[in-house]
Amino acid sequence: MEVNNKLMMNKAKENNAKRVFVALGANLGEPLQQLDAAVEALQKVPEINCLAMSKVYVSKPHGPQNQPDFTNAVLAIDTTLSPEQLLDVLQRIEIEQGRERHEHWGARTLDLDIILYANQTIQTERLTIPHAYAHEREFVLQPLADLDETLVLPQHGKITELLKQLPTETMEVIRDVTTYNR
Ligand code: ROI
Repeated sequence: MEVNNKLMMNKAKENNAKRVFVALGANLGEPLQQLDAAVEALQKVPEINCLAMSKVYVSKPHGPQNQPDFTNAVLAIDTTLSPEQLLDVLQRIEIEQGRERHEHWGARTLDLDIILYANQTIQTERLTIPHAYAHEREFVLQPLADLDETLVLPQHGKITELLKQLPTETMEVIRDVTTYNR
């Protein structure tokens, strides 16, 4: 509850900004540092206000197993950027932080995905929002729930219900606090 209240307070500051949730992932290099560096880079963007970062988790790779474990978190932001403008910013940061071209579903130094953009459903060539696999990934749903347990994925339902339907995996918490920007 405390978490939600803080998010609500921050929301009031930016009138026409949209509440967006960005998933952060990495499994090469120094994953935790890369996630923190990505948050810092996002905070430098004038149109983005970073509100809170979830706990940080390590889990086995979904998809191809022959790669290192992933470090994952979710960041709540308010932004006046459009979904496409935000995607441009995320892709720029991925490249700046040394993301190499990788095979589909392979290892990467930094992955930044828009999970939710307000309560919008978006389907374009570049963007699928909510993120196409968010509803079936504990490493996305659990950090989302850290930030706001009441969230709903348009077309899929409440994140708490989606989490209950998933087989529980072993996700290790490597940072056990939700951090706020004040
Ligand atoms: N698996 C985990 N656990 N975390 C990820 O961020 C992640 N990202 C991916 C694939 C390779 C599908 N698996 C993942 O892109």
